[in-house]
Amino acid sequence: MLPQILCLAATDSGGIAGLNMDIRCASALNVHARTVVTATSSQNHHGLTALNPVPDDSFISQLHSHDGAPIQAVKIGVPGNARQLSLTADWLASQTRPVILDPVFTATIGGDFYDASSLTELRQALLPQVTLITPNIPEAERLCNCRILTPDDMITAAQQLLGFGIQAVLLKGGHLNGQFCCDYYVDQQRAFWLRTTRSDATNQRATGCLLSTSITSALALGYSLADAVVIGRMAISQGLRQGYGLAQQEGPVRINHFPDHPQDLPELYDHYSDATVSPFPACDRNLGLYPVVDDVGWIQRLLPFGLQTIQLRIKNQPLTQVAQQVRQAVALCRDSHCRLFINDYWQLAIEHKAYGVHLGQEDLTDANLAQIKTAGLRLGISSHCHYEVARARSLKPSYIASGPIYPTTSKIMPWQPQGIDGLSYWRKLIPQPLVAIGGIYGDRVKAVHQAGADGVAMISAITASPSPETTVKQLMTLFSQHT
Ligand code: 3NM
Repeated sequence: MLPQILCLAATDSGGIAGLNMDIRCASALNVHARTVVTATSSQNHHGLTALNPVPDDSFISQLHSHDGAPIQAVKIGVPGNARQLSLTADWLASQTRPVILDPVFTATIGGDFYDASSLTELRQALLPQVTLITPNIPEAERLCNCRILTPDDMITAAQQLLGFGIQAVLLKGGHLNGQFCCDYYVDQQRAFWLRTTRSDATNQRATGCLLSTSITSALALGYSLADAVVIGRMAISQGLRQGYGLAQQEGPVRINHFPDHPQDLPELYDHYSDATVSPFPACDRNLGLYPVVDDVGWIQRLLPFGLQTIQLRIKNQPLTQVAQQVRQAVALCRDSHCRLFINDYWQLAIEHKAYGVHLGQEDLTDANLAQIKTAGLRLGISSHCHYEVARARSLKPSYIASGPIYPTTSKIMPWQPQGIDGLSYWRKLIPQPLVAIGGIYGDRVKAVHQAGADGVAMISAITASPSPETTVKQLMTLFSQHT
């Protein structure tokens, strides 16, 4: 059964934006869109000639036709009038679904959708119930009564919007000048920038509807809000690549499948940046069998079997002991020509000249990535979702690890196993070397390889084996058959 969303918006007689786009977008993402028509808009290449709100009783009966329906998320576009906003706010008060608001104040071709009383109703009754608002710069300026001329102004305006009681803001930065479009996301827990190269596509109509509906659809599919926002941005990029022209006027963007193209993944940064990021040194693409061990003793035991990649992942030991282990591990691996990645302890990895460092997303903020890069060490980054993959890819690491592929007992994580389908999806999106991790044993190696993993990380398959040496020997034979 398809997940369902509810879209409250106007129809567009030109067939481009509003509900017309919302339904096409949801359908492309394999989500069913229910609707409440707020108004019928009459539009053609001359402009918006009329916006006719539906009568109150029609609006109310449409809204209540969805009572009890399994709706996972709600998207609100153009309202018919202030009264509808008030009725919507009352209706929202009785339910808990996430609400995405696209505050469309004007049509691209001209015409104002909000009068003063609609704006007041929006600010006072609706905004405090909104999960995510997706204004562009002119819309945020109107909502906040401010000017937005710089990325810092965007941050200030987004904070002001949170002050209305909205849970999260995605402020679209396309109206600022520059080589890139930089959108700013903020909620109570986190903030980030999504950066894309400015598009010169000819057909760009209805991008706002596409963005808000694809975010709503992604929420209905079970993605987190941060992931949904990244997926929404990917939908826009796909839509711009596939837009189509119409006689006499600019045509709409077009999406026809769930976003999966590496070119569509936005760059994601914790802080605003218009700088070009240089890549970390490349590592051999064929990372092969990649044991992850918690003591240098394991490295000593396993190296004789011809391992070419290994990770030392020490947890909860005094720093002096860790330093000693890292020094020994580097010496052993150098002699055996094995690539040694040090988990977390990046200063020790630099000091002892390890091959590389592996970091989880939670460690990226504290580590000095520039220092790791300057020292010539490779970097591997763990990722589990769209937000993390976009963040990892933007740093141009030597490899990205994706997991957990299967259920694992070696690490407590909030993530569901991705399965082979999940791994295949990340393979499409990640051009860098890709390491699969989580619950992988010998009998799963073939499938993981076929899904495109360049390296296969394992903990318990090796360290919990009754005979780790025999297991590694068998795995090395298996890997030589698959590569
Ligand atoms: N990281 P095993 S899964 C350390 O998904 C680790 O990021 C994971 O151990 C991730 O091979 C994992 O025993 C544990 O399942 C892998």
